[in-house]
Amino acid sequence: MYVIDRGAKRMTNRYQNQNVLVLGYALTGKSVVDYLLRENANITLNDRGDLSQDPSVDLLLKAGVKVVDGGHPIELLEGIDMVVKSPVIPYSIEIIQEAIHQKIPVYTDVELAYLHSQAPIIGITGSNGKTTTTSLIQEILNKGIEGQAFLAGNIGIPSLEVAQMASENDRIVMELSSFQLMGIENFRPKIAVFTNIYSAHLDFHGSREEYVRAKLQLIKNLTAEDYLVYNADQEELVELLADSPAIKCPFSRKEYLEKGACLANQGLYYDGERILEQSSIAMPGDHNIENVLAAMAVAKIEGVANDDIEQVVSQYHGMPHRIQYFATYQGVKYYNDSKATNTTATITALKSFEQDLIYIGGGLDRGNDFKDLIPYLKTVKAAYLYGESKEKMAHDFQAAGVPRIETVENLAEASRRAIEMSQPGQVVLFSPACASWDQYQNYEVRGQEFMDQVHDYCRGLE
Ligand code: UMA
Repeated sequence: MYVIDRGAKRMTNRYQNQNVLVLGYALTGKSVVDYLLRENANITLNDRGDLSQDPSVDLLLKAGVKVVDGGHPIELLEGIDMVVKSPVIPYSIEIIQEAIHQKIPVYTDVELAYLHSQAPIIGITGSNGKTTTTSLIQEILNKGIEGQAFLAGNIGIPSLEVAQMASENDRIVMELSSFQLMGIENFRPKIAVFTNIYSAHLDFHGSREEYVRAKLQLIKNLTAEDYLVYNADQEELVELLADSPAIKCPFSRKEYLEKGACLANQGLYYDGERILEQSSIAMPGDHNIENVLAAMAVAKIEGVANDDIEQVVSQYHGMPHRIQYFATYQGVKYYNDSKATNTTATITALKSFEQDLIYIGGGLDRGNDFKDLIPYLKTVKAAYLYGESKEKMAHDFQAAGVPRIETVENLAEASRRAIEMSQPGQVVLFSPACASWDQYQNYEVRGQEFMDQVHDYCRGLE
């Protein structure tokens, strides 16, 4: 356990009378403007989109906020002391380039949240698994620490909202994207978690080096009092983090570690102590063992009891719509992976099961093919494909030798056929490998519909 000494950090009116330009007015921008109004800053809000239909804008105008939409005119920088941008806005656009040239600081909301927060921050980043790890850490801490653990960040909850709520006995469990990390200066988590590093978002960052550099911002301010939890199975990551002065807490799924967290002899160990059995992990797949190891390491650093860790891990079925277990009917287990909007995500799902699979997929046709899936389809006994891309998928599933393939009109029909064909001991997996927009508003609506259909149809059979 560490001693919290953050009482002096919170200040009111930190930005009083400062001229702040807020770029972007979606989830993040709204929380930034709301916060800066309380801090009595002079705010200019600017979004390239059309804000005229947004009812909240009237209130902002009444509160004295200057609102400019439909582009990013460079003149807005005149007299500006600080820019706070939404994470997705690229550094390459002219107004940001010019701000940097004029040495005006450009931050993302997480920097402001850090400066305001009295609660220590547990910052989680990585290319994969960060949302599940973040959510699992929060669940375990809420079981095992005195204060409250709040979710924040890329997971969908603006960090500034949470920073204003959490007190020094609480923890903020913050998922951090590379986009958010690029906009920090002082941000310093008490525990930094690096799940892994692969190539991602190269369209935004331009190159892998830039992406890696952005991710490494997470550890740039760590001191010898802070902790660094990281995936020791990735040599590249071990090398990248080697010089950090933080207390190192590696985790490994592949080899026994005396110090840190690891999987060995079907058990999960921390500093040589067996904490829980591998069989008690409710989520499927090797990647989830890594997520549990990372979460367990954080929990142990925070002093959570082993029983509490095991209890949460054994009941935690993952994030909604991500290889989410939601039902068993007549010996068949049902998983909803509607979040899988591309083949990479569906490969992760396919690799997570040893049982025979009845697969459901399809959706928007983006002009791509599904050949990447072929090596991972060996356990698929039947596939029910729907939506714009069903024919293309059927073609590649045939090439993989899937014994039974049917193309149908919609998800309801695919679900019904999959349920009818499934045998006890098998898994029905909905992992569409496509975006939902040909038939649905988003993947959440699609996933919910799948789960409802399964429940309705299976209950009708009972
Ligand atoms: N905009 C401009 N100029 C530009 C580009 C965009 O003005 O050049 C405006 C848009 O018109 C829009 C706003 O900026 O009004 C940005 O909207 P957004 O939807 O990208 O951002 P937020 O709603 O603030 O959501 C962000 C994160 N989004 C991204 O990083 C893309 C959310 O992560 C995060 O949950 C939220 O802040 C709260 O912290 C989402 C995400 O997709 C889940 N993240 C990526 C990922 O996980 O892969 C990184």
